[in-house]
Amino acid sequence: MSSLKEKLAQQIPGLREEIKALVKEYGDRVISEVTVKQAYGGMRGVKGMVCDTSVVEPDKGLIIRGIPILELTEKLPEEILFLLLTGDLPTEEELKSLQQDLSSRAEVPGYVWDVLAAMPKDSHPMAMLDTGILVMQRESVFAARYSEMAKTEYWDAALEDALNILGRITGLAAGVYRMRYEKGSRIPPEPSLDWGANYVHMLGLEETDETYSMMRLYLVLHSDHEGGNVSANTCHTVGSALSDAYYAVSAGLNGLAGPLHGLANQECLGFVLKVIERFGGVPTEKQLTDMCWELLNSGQVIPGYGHAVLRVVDPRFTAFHNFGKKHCADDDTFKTVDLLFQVAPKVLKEHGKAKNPWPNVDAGSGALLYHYGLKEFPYYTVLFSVSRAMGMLSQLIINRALGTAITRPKSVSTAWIKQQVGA
Ligand code: CMX
Repeated sequence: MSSLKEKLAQQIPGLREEIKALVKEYGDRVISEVTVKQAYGGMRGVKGMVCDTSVVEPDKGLIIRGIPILELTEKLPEEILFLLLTGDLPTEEELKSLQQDLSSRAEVPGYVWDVLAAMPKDSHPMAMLDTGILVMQRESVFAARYSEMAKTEYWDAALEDALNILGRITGLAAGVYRMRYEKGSRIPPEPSLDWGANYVHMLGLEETDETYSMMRLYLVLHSDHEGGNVSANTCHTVGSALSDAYYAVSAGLNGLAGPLHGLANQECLGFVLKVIERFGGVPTEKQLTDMCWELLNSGQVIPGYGHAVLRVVDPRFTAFHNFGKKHCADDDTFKTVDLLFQVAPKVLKEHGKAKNPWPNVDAGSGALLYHYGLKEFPYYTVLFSVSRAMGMLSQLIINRALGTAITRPKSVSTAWIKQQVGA
């Protein structure tokens, strides 16, 4: 048994008892209420689900298992996975055991490549990634064991599926990149490298310590963002029907592919490149301000700005921004992103609609990827997905461990609401 599985096996019975006792003692206590505005407004702020892997505080941003994200930027993504699942950072031995486990599961089956090769050449890389995950569903340990296993074993089968998906996802994602952008044949994994560095290797980017660090940082920062966002919530809902991790994660990632969610990084870099092209380099503050207004006046959003929960600069943006200032301060793309950071909040405040005028994670990530040679920005959400799969899968395993019920909130009709409020 791997040390991660061992640790979870020790923790889970206690967790189950804790939740059972909490619900028994306080099950009828009210923790939230719902207004008409919230019912029509994407349930914003309604507290109706539980997620223990991370929380997002409006004034602080992402906190993973009690640790603010800015204190985790030097960690490896594998350490974050261990932290998400168990609440503790791994010891050196536990880290090594997890890395070996992931590495032993890295081979992507040949039929996945056949399916992807049959897709139209202009398929979006996200459609290719999600298809690649979904087509592997036939290998689900959870689905195979379902009819014979006890409920108390669900987490164990879900963990097997999760580790298989995470072991393969970097190779799959790198293969999608090389296939979609005709970069030549696939590059096999290099077992001596950590998860993030290996991804750089398989993508075929220039392999330097700086590129490795950038990728590790990227994979750490995007790993989780509590449970209510579109991708996590979707993965949770699909998984709550006891659909296995392949179904649940690919569903969640389909949500991440939306321009108001993970695709915003592609949109944001697209905007930045358009700016550079129009002005033949980094624009002046006035030129960029005018372009932001053009965007807003044509009814579009400024991608990478605003957030459903955050009300401050996203610390994940800060982490990317700090990395960029240190390593690529002279790069035109980074300089334009930097200028947008000065301009966009002012414009959004004056515009007066967005509750949060500050940048989110998607405002800063693209410039770094572009700088390190990953120029095909429709691919960026795939990188986000590789990282976010860690959070979604951790939440899924914990939910199967706790026996979380099938999701079924009550919907009401507009006629019912009118009657209820006496409209
Ligand atoms: N540019 C222009 N208008 C914006 C805006 C932005 N960046 N952010 C919010 N607004 C607008 C909304 O569209 C909304 O307008 P309407 O009233 O006309 O519908 C109004 O301001 C109020 O929205 P809000 O309550 O501040 O924000 P929401 O919780 O509804 O939406 C989000 C949050 C992220 C979808 C929104 O800020 C947005 O569209 N941002 C740009 C896209 C983006 O960066 N998404 C990535 C988010 C992070 C992630 O999930 O990866």
